[in-house]
Amino acid sequence: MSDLLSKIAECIEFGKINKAAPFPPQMKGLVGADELTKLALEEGVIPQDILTKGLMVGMEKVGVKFRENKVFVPQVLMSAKAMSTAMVHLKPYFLTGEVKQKGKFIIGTVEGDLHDIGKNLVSMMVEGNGWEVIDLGTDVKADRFVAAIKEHKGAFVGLSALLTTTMVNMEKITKAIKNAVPEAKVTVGGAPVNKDFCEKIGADAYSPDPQGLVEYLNTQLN
Ligand code: B1M
Repeated sequence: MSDLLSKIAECIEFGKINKAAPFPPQMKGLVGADELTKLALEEGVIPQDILTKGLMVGMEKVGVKFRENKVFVPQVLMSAKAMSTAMVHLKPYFLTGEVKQKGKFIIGTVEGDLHDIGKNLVSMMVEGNGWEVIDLGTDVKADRFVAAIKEHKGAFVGLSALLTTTMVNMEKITKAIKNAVPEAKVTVGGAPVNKDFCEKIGADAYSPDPQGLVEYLNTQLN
């Protein structure tokens, strides 16, 4: 069983979606995350183990390599694609509650800002690490964040901004969130943002990259 789970982890790490996928070249012709996840379920592997000991292990390796500049955006996108293909087979077990996610994470690019490539990468990495992600998209105003937090009780929040002109909206949004739901934890990131800014606006955590955010979220688990 552990051999099958390590093969699944390897497919996620290297972005091997299925047998037909030509990427990565060194795994051409081999089965991918799609077939292996199906096989694992057929062989009776517990769905929770497929998630935590297979898929999430691979995703974490990609996150660390990305942070260390050992892989780049396209590789992360292939890993995320392999992950989402495998997740299709696990979906029914999420619905029955047989597979549990770590918690909920609401993310959006802040008001005035249309950049979503980084935000999407963050979403994929957080989801790939076992969290349910509620993605509000781009140009998200404070009231939409607040409504989502009220709807998804206990969810963590992530604000992304790429412009120096929109990062200032993070302060307004963070204040609105804290006013409406004082216990809500707000995380911030994006190219112009840094730790000092995070502290100045009263947000709870800053990470320059998706992996750091995942690590912060994992420290918040009870
Ligand atoms: Co825009 N743009 N852009 N742009 N754009 C930048 C950001 C800019 C630096 C380019 C430049 O001038 N050199 C500049 C900002 C300058 C500044 O504010 N200091 C800029 C500008 C000025 C603009 C416009 C104003 C241009 C104009 O119209 N005059 C305009 C604004 C539109 C708007 O938002 N209202 C604009 C438009 C666009 C496009 C639509 C053309 C396009 C966006 C397409 C899209 O996102 N769907 C675009 C792009 C692609 C860029 C660049 C080239 C690339 C941004 C990107 O996707 N990076 C960018 C220049 C550059 O960076 N080379 C630029 C890759 C991405 C993976 O990185 O988003 O940083 P990033 O995300 C990282 C981390 O920051 C972190 O994790 C991610 C993965 O590592 N992260 C988080 C992100 N969010 C996080 C949240 C977290 C934690 C980590 O926790 C919650």
